[in-house]
Amino acid sequence: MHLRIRLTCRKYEIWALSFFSLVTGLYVLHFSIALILVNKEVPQTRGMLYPRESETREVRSLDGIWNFVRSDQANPTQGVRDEWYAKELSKSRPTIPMPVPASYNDITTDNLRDHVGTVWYDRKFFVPRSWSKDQRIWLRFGSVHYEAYVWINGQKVVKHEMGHLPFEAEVTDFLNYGAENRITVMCDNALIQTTVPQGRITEVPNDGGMTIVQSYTFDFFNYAGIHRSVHLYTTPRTFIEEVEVTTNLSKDATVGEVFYSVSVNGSAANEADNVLHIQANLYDKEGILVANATSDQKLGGKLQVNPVKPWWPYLMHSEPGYLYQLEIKLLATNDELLDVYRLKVGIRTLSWNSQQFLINGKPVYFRGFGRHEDSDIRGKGLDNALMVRDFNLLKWIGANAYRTSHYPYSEESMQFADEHGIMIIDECPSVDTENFSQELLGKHKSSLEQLIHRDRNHPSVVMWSIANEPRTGSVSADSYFELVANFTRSLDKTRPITAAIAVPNTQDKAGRSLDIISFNRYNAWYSNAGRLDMITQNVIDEAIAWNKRYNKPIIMSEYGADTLEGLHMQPAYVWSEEFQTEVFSRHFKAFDELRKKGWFIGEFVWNFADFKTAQTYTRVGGNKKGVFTRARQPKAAAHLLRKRYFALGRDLDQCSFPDDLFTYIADLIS
Ligand code: GCB
Repeated sequence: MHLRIRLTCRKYEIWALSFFSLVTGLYVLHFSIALILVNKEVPQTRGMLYPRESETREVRSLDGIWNFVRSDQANPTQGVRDEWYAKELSKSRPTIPMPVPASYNDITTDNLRDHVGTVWYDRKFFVPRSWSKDQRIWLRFGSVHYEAYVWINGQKVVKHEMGHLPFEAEVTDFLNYGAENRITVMCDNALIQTTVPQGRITEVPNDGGMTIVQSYTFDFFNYAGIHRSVHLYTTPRTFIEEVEVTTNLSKDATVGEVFYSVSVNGSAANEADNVLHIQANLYDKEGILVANATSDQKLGGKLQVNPVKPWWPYLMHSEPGYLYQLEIKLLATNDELLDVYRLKVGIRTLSWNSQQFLINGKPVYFRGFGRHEDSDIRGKGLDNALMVRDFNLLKWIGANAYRTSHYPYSEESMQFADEHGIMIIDECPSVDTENFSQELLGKHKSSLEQLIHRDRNHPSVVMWSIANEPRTGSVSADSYFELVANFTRSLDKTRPITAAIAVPNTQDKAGRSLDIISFNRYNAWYSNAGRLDMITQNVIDEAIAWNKRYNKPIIMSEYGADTLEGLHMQPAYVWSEEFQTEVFSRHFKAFDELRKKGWFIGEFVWNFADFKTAQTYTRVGGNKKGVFTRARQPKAAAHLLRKRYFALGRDLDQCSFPDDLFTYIADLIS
C-alpha cells in the first residue's frame, strides 16, 4: 500500500500539471522472443554548459550549510501535500544544518544513514539588483541523488530524475532582484525496478510494527542528497547554449583540426535580419593565439593548428594532457558581442579495430582502476581535497586510466582528468541491469543521453560503458543491449562502446553489440576462494574465450581481493595484505601472457580505494578491495602495482621510472 502511494505520488500527484512535454517520435518495433521493446525517442538535454565566468556571464555558488528535514518514512509525500516549499522549512518542521555538497547519510549521529524516501533542503540567498538587467538567470545542480524537485520562492522550477548528472532551469522570472530569495529542494533516494540503478522497496515487520526497506543488488552504499555544487549563473538574453567539439590530427600528427558547432538560444537567433555568427579563437597553454576562424551561418567551423601539440595520456608522452583554450564569441550582424564562453580542448584521435584501441595512431594498453566517488563523512559529496589527492595517487602509482564505475563522476574530476592525461571509460549509472522493461530501457537511454551530452567534449573520455554487470544471460538482454548500444552510437560515433560483463561468455547476449569486451572476474575470491593456484590459467582461458567468441579487443575490467590493512599472514590467507599482493601477481602473469596475443588491451584493479557498502556479513565496514584505504593511504599491494604500472609504461611507452620506485637492497640486486 505504502509503495503504491509513493509511486502514485512520484508519477501523478506532485507534478500533476507536468511542465515537461513528452517527446513523441519515431517508433521502431524491435522484436525479441521474450520481450517486445519499442525504440522510443528519449528527451534531448539542452544547454547545461559547465558554469564559467566570462565578460558576459557571472557565476555564484549556493554551496554551504542548508537547512534540512527528513520526512516521516511512513509519510513521504506529506511535505508536498502540506506545501512545505511555500514557506521556510523551519516553519513546518524543526530543521538541522546540512552541508551542500555532501551525502546526508553520514553527517548526523542518528540513523539518517538508512533513511528511505524523501528529505528536504532549503536556504536563502540574495540576488543582486544588477542581475535584473536584460539577461537570464539559471539555476544549475551538479547532481542530486536520486530524484530532485526544486522550488524557488515557493514556485516549482524543475524536477529531475537520475543521480550523478547535472540539471538546470531558467529561473529569471522566479527571482526577487535586489532582495532575498528561498530555494527548496526535495530529494527522494528510493530506487525501484524502473530507476537507474534499480532497487526494490518492501514493507517488512519490525519491532515497532512495519518499516520500509530499500534493497539493491549492487554493493556500494546508496548515498543520497545534493552531491555536487549548486550554481546560479547569468547569460545574456541571446546566448551560447551548446558547444560541441571534435578533433582530428594529420597522419604525421603535426597538424590538428578542431571542429566546433554552436547552438544559440534567444530571440536574436530567430530574427531573420540578424545573422549571428561565431568568432572562434584557439589559444595554447601560454595564451598565444594559434588559430582563429569565423563560423558559417550554421554556427559551425574548423580551426587548424600547425604545428599541433596533441593530447596524450599520462606516461605515453613527456607532455601529457595538453589542452588548448577555445574561446567562442557570439556576434550579431553588426559585430556586437552577445556572449562569450571558453572551454579547454584536447586535440587527439581515437580509433579501434578487432585487435586494438589506438590514440593518435598509437596502440593503448590501459592500466588502471575501477573506482568510486566515496569517502568518510561526505559520502559521495564533491570534495576538491579528495579529488586532488586521488589524482596524485593515480599518478604516483603510474595508472593511465580509470572507469567511472558505476555512474558518472563529477564534472570537476572530468576536467582534472583532461588536464592530467588520465583516460576515462565513462560509465552510465546502470548497474546489475535486470528485469528488462520498456520503461527501464527509456531511463537507461536517457542516462546515456545525459552523460554523453555532458561529457562529449572531454579528451579524457575515450570509451562509453553502457552498463556494469548487466544480466546479459537473459533472452531479453539481446535486443535490449542492441538498442542501448545503437542509441549510444547514434549520439557519438567517435568513441567505442563497452560494458563490464560478469556472466560466463557462453551465456552472454550483449557482447555482439559492443566494440570492446570488458569482463569482471574474481578468481580466488568469489570463485575458488583462497586458491592462488587457480587464477592465472583461468584468467588466460576466459580472456581467450571472450576473444574467440566476439573477435574484439578484451579488457579485464575488475579483479581483486578484500584486504584489511595491517592484517599480515604468511603464507597468504584471504583478507591479508599478502593475499592481495599474491592475487595481483598471479593476474599480472596472466596479463603478460595475454598481451602477447595482441588483442588484450587493459587491466583494471577493483578497486582504487575501500568504499562503503550496504550492511552485510560479507563486508567488514565496507568493501575492502581498495589498493588504498578509504583514507587514501597505500596497502602493501599498492607498491607492487606501482612497480608493474611503471614497468608497463617503460616497456610500452618508454616512460622513465620515478627515483623512489625501487628501494635499495644490495649491490647485487638491480
Ligand atoms: C563486482 C561489482 C562491483 C563490486 C565487486 C565486489 O563484480 O562490479 O561493483 O564491488 O564485484 O567487490 O564484490
